[in-house]
Amino acid sequence: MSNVTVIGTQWGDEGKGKIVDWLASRADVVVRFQGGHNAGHTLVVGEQTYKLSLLPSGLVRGKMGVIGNGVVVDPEALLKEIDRVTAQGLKVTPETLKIAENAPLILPVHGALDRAREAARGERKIGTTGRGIGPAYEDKVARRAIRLCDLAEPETLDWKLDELLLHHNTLLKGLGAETFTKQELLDFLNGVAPRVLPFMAPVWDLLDDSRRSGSRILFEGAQAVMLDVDHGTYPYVTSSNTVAANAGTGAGVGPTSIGFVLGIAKAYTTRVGEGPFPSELHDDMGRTLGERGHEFGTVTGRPRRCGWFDAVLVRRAVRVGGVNGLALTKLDVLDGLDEISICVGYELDGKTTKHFPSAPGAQQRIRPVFETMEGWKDSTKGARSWAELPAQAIKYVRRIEELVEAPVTLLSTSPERDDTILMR
Ligand code: 2SA
Ligand code: MG
Repeated sequence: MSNVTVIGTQWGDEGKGKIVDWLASRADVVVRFQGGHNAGHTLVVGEQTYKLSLLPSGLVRGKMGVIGNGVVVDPEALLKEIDRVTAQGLKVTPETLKIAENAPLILPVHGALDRAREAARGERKIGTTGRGIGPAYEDKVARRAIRLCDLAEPETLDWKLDELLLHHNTLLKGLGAETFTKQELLDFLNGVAPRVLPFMAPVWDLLDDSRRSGSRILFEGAQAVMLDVDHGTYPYVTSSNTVAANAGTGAGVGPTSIGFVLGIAKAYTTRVGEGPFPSELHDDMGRTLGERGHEFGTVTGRPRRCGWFDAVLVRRAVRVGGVNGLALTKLDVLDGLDEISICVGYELDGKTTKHFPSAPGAQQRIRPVFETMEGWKDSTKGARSWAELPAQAIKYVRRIEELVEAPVTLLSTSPERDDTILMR
């Protein structure tokens, strides 16, 4: 295996954690390149279930984990997560975890601003995770972020905090929220620095060395293409680029290192948070999918909205995401259904279209066009070969391949790592 980049093709929670875990055994380094502790990746290893937010999944398999510069790092959340997985028996040391020197930090002001703005938006809220992700990315682009390397320079920290607070306290005051003092932020940063700084490394250099020595790198995406700040259902998106192309920028490697792009797609669709969702089911079937699929947010515990597979959106994710092959997950949730539908187009103002509109008004008005197939009675749960699948389930997978114009290269049939079928 050469390098692989794993991305979500829907609205997240496609089961990336499990697939990354499966691939990690064949990789040397696992790299996170965007997002932050808004991600929730669940890994089931024997009796243990690991819920990771910020740590690269490869750590569970004893591989080196890298947090790239494209990730926004909440140092407190990082330390809590390290403590939690350490209690579960994992070893996270400066030898096994490297964090980019130029990674922007999430500070308490960011979470406060995120939540105050969501409250002020009322009905138009984005449904963020409230973790300060958006405000931290805004600070990075506005050139006022505190980055990991700043923790080692008290004089830099001093003037950067002045600049940051001037901006944030003005906003917080305007929103009627509590403001912060410089001393509060200094105490926070000085409190975490001794434990976080040992993980700091020139990640770009280390990854280039890995590449030259023939090590295999696995880039672990978080969230998904429909939440990409450019290509997703804007403004109901996260604040980073989730497409594979960002693995280069977010880790400090060139685009030629991205390798095979594996898009993860769930056999149906879910979304957590607000925003358009054309194939959403508001009936018993939607509730059935949610119950069978245990569709609750890993980070926030929020129930996920559920609907049929939307082939139009996944086809778009395949195109803008540069997907070479798909991993289809949670097929077993559809076991035993009489009929299964797939969204194959939309109706917009009396016309059918295969393009998801960009304007928010049109996004609200579109109606899904479904194609319905017969379901299958037998269980697909835990199947480990193509031959174990019911004929009708194979037909469903083939139809998805046709509609999204990409091959299904992996099929995941349970949360267990080994219940994975390599298709070609
Ligand atoms: P944010 O917090 O600014 O990134 O939120 C903006 C939008 O992005 C969505 N988002 C997610 N969607 C699905 N899964 C995510 N991770 C957790 C999980 C979520 C959780 O894996 O379950 O536990 O609730 C994730 N992170 C961000 C978010 O819902 C907003 O629509
Ligand atoms: Mg998740």
